[in-house]
Amino acid sequence: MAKNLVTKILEDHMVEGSLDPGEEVGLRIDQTLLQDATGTMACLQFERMGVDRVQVDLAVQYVDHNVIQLDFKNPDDHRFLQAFAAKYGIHYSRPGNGICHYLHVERFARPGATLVGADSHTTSSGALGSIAIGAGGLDVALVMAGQPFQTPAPKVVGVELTGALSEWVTPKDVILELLRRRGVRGGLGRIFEFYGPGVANIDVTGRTTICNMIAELGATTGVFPSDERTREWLKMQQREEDFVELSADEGADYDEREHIELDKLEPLIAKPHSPGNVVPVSEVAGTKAAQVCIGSSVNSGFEDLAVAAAVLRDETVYPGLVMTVTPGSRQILDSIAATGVYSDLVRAGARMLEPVCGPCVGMGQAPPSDSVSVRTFNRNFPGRSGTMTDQVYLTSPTTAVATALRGAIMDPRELGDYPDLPEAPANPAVDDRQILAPAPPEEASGIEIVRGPNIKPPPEAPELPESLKCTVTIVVEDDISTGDLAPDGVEVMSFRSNVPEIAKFTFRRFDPEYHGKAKESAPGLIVGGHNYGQGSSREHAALAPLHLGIRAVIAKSFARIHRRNLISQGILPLRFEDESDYDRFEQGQTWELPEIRDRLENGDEVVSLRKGDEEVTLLAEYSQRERDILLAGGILRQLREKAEDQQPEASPRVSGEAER
Ligand code: MIC
Repeated sequence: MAKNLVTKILEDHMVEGSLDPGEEVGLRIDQTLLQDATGTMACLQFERMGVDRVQVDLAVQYVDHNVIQLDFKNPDDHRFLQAFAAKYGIHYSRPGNGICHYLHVERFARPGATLVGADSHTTSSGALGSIAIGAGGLDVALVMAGQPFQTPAPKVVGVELTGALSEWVTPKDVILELLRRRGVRGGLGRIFEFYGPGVANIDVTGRTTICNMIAELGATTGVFPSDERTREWLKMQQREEDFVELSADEGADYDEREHIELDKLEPLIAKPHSPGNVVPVSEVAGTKAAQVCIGSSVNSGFEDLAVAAAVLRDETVYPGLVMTVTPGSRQILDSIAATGVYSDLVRAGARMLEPVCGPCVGMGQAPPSDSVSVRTFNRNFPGRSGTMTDQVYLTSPTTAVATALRGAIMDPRELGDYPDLPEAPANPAVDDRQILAPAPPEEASGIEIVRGPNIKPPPEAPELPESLKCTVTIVVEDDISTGDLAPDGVEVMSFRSNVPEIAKFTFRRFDPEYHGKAKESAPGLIVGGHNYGQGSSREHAALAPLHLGIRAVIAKSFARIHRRNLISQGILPLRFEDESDYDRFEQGQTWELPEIRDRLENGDEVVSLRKGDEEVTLLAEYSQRERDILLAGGILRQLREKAEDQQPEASPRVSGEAER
């Protein structure tokens, strides 16, 4: 049977389970990726697993998300991560070296490999034909400890690309088009595989843009075939030996299909406050903007910045507007410096930022109150920029630079002829000096891991009781993002190693007193709408509620990574059987899940929730593995109990919180 590329790679890595959509599949993982903001918690959890060295072929710890170093907290995290990486066999990319997604595509991603990363945009490496999936820190730690990665087997959507992009229209418009068609829930449980004659017309950087933002569809990941473009890229990166040609078989089957005619696309833009809120740029043209940001974890490749520089050459950024530009990596920074792109941007008045995530995660460059910021980033959830009243639009570098020039959102095609761009250097500065290799195993035991005072042990859930009586702590709407649970921004992100502190910011957008109320009424539950927990992979969005005593979340539907994070941390994600029951919930009510333990042990997929005579039916759709984790009270407790059972006399290798 003719196979699609996703099936080929997954079959090649399947170690257990099934590839039937929705069934759980266990995959052998070749590479893992951590970044600093998710990395400290992942490392602290990895330590509990009693493994001396990581068990995957390649593990990388990047430092790119929080490098603000406002006080001791952030540098303490970096010091911890560097020592941890050296000790446990992880490569360490130093702060300033670049953004994990760009660096991984430059230096490590391989066609046909599997990658799991504690960042939802790990999907970027699909550009090189990897199956690259974002996950919570604890799930990545398990993979680093040598376990298969467990995930619901996806449906495969074949996206046929035909034709070529017109001038001023970019790969960003391809992914915005998919978001326009399907919205932020339209990719759940799916991998998007690109194929067709138009694929050859999109280079690896463009493919990276598309695969990065595939996460915004709620998809498991996206993947491009490995072709001549891939070979050229790997050759330029001086690692042609990693090339292998990969594509779907002729006439391969897909569960669903999309067709995008590249030459018919026009410049698109996502309006506040969702990446799925996409319209043609012409519909919002003329909207006055106060800020334009180009670059960061998406659209910070050489051409993205070169086109901005070419448009601005001998011009000035509109006086009422501030513009920032972020290169994706040190290599790209070298290339823009060598070709004059950097100086054209500086002369025009752009503020050049170092190659780190920066404003994309609210780490500085927050826009003024109530103002419009036009960004080439991937997310525009409310307040993510650091300004609660922000109005963030997401678009391509061409639309962004046109806006920077005119001070109002503008269709770049109105700029006239497409400018001449400098050629990207054929031999960019490939230089891995800023990626530190781990210490050899024989030296590892001598490495001391210093923990600053802000680095606190991860919390552990209690065991699941016989019955669970919970107070409704909050009822929230559809599409709640993990940023509502553990916000972005300089202040909050400095507590990524300190769950009790980060928990103080939970749901602050809706109720600044939530922290106190939830703690007081524990055990608690949260009621949500559709796509609860969309967006990032940050497990803090599960850890903070856990700390506040949340034992269950009832929602109309869940985002993939967050649902799994809840389970891994021992919190029950339950779905309404009848969505209209959502309206019966109010803050302060007490509901009970009677005999929930038995129900889970019995494998029941339907459970009831009671309040006096009232009853609501909920769906408890878990794999056997997930049931076992929930019964144990999360993965860490499950591991510790297993270790204690195996060696009751010896000191347990999986250590508990009390020992720290
Ligand atoms: C994001 O883009 O939302 C982030 C910040 O990269 C997150 C990771 C994090 O919260 O640390 C993600 O995408 O998973």
